[in-house]
Amino acid sequence: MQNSAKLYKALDERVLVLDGAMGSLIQAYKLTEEDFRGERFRNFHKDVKGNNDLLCITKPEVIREIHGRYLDAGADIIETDTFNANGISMEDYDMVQYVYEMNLAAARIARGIADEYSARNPEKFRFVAGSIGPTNKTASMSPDVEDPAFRAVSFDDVVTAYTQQIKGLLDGGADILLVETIFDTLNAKAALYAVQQEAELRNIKIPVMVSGTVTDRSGRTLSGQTVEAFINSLSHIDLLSIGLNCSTGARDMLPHIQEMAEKTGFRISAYPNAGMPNQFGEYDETPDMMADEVGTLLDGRHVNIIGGCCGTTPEHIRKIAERAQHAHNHKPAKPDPKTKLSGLEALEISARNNFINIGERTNVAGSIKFAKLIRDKKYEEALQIARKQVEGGAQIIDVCMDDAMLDAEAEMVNFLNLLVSEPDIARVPVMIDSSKFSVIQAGLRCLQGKAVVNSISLKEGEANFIAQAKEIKRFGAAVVVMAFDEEGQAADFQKKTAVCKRAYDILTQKVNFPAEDIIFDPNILTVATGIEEHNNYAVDFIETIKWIKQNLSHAKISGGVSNLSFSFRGNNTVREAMHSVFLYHAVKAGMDMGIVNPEMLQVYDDIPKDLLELIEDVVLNRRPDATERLITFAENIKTSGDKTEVKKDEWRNGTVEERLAYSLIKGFTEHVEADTEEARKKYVFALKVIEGPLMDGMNRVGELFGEGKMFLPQVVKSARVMKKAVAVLLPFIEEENKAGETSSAGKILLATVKGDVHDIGKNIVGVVLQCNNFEIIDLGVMVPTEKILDEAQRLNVDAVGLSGLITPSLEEMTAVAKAMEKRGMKIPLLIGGATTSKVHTAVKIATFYSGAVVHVLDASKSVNVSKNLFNKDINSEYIAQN
Ligand code: THG
Repeated sequence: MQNSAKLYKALDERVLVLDGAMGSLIQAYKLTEEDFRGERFRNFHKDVKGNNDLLCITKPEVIREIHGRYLDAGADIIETDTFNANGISMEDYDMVQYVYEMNLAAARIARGIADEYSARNPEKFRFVAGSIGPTNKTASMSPDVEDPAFRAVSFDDVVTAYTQQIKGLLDGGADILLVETIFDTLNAKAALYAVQQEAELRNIKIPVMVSGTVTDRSGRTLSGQTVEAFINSLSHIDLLSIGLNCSTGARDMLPHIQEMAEKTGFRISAYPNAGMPNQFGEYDETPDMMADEVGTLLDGRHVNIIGGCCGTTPEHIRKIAERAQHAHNHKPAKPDPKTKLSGLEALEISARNNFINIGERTNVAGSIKFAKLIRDKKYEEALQIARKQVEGGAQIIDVCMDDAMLDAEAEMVNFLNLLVSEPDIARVPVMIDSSKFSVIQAGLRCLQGKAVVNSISLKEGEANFIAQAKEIKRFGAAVVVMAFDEEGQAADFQKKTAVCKRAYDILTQKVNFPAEDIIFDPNILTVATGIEEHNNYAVDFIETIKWIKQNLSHAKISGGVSNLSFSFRGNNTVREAMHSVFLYHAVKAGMDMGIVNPEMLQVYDDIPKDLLELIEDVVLNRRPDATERLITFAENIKTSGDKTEVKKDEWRNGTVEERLAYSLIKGFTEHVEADTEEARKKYVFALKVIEGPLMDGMNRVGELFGEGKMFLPQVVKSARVMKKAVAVLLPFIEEENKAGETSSAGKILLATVKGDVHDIGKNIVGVVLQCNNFEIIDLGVMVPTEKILDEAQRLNVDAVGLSGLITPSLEEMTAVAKAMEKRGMKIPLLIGGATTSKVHTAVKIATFYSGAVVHVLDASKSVNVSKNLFNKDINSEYIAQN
């Protein structure tokens, strides 16, 4: 039997045990820089200590020994030591060229020892999972607070990096590919894209596990998706399992794992940390405690694969394995073919959801106003149109940049990158509308959610249609298929149904495209044009809907509703009524969704009876003179123009402090400049506005984040609003400084310490401080102690701020403090980052440095801390208190 067959058989029978942490066991070996280098990299130009994945080449015996300890503990699956062995993370060590080799070596080590154990006990076959980490860059968020459209890494970069890694893992003999610790779903989509390409190339089926991580209390991924949206984004290949790892321990994971088990038809995996890290960044859950916590997951029969992440040891895995032995495995639900899309939130298209509104106004071909904004590069106002659509009820938004005067591809990428940075818009899925396939591909590379492609058709023949459908499938998007073929547009019932049937058969049989992800658009064409052949267009569409519902199972139906009424352009009363009448009948027939202006849909029952009759005559083609009668009637009613009354924004009635707080919390930029100016006049001194209402607002943001009521992309938006407000104040602050009203804030050097590449938090701190008139020198990530201190002394800074997210960074910070003492430095040292704590700072850092050492809990606190430290009047008292 092949390994994969053994794997599926074992999973049918029982819960399989995955191993535990690798990093902390490696740490215990206390390997030196020389150990990491080995003979091979003795003269390498850069430090490599901490590059754990390199050990697969330079210290294979250590990695083999760790695998052995987990196998002894009872692990069925061991993970290769390749979490960071990808071309993006390895840039930090200048070791990109060794990525394939690291993966190959890692998989071979694991394969070898797994096979030894399997040979000894064939009843318990051991499997190798190739670990594919998230990389240290995110493809769907901007690291630059000032430029939300910027990306540090592109989808294609990530695909390239993962492809190399995957080749090494497969060549080395991995049974499973494990895409893990996913904090940005777009990175994971790139991984699945690479997996599919490689599987096609090798003509094999690869068992793939997908494992996300939910880190904060909002119950979302770092990139802002809910658990259900995450599932919808990554369910386009037949996964071996989906689940969660890392996070904050088994207890917090339980509700999310339960939700996953309910909402997917895949097997479920869970391998949590040993609880929450304590104030020293250590994990306190003993093997017994953790086995109890994990036991609740097992008792609930929610999982198929169980293991441990950070802080777990072979002893933890032994206890977990004992529990797993007696546990019942999760029985995945039968696949349930529903159309499931996502933005930051999930959207299911089903009868239960009635009719889905797709907003039409973010279309340069369908809105003069939007087109002008894009041409003039007024993106903020263009986003406002998208936001209005969502607020007005759009559940998906159609984005189209097809215009002869625009670079459609560049505009699509730019607009989508901006749009996904707006959580109130990005919560809905996007429909990428273009007649150019390259524009569609460019759009798909920007979206972590499950999007809809609009559209493909048979118009250029079958081969092209198949190739495009395959590509869309690799991205996991749904697709609108227009009823077009080589002969052109299908206008009547016969032709519409024939083309849809042909497209359906090709997609389901030759491409294996999920039927529920096919959305037919049987062409809504303009009626009441005065041309007789057009009179039955709406009827043909509605009849086609019924036919599709009966004959093409699970397929959905959409259409561009406003096309219907083009002959009444300029008369919105008639147009809106026509749309309502059309939808009333089409939805009854089974139409699932439509591209509309959701703000301008009239209620069918509210249409005056005389108008209703005339319109139904036209739409349902009930009498030959229907068009003429409607035209006569239309001439007599005054066009009401744009009826969408701008709702008075209630919040605008609040005090200036309330309005500023509202803008900060909601991430609204529209009024913030005017409000800031108003506040400045009220407070007289510009700096007082920052210290007063703006900091109050930011503190509220910090609180909401802490309570899980805001998630990271929202916080980043707040930081942007803050930046805008501060930009208004800066010139005044400079003036005030000259006038001697306030003193210059100070110069601070920031760095993420050696061995750590996390910088999102540090970047936010930098922005917040800059916004408050501090001068920031940011040395970036992985900065060695010597460099930090050399620069600090050369630039004569007022303070050094260290950042780090992972546990080893805590030790590194201690080393920096010791080095500062040795150099006789006196300036304050600020400590921040997820694993840092007040206690650790006091006990393990401050004791080694005679200057002030302050723990900064989060970005919002950084300003106050710095101000206190630099204010000559109060600093000695503050330091003493601290
Ligand atoms: N099927 C699919 N996709 C589509 C269409 C379709 N995409 C584009 C279009 N048709 C749907 N979108 C619109 C958008 C706007 C209008 C019509 C269809 C519209 N605009 C006003 C007009 O032209 O009179 C513009 C008014 C203004 O500029 O403010 O009616 O059928 N799959």
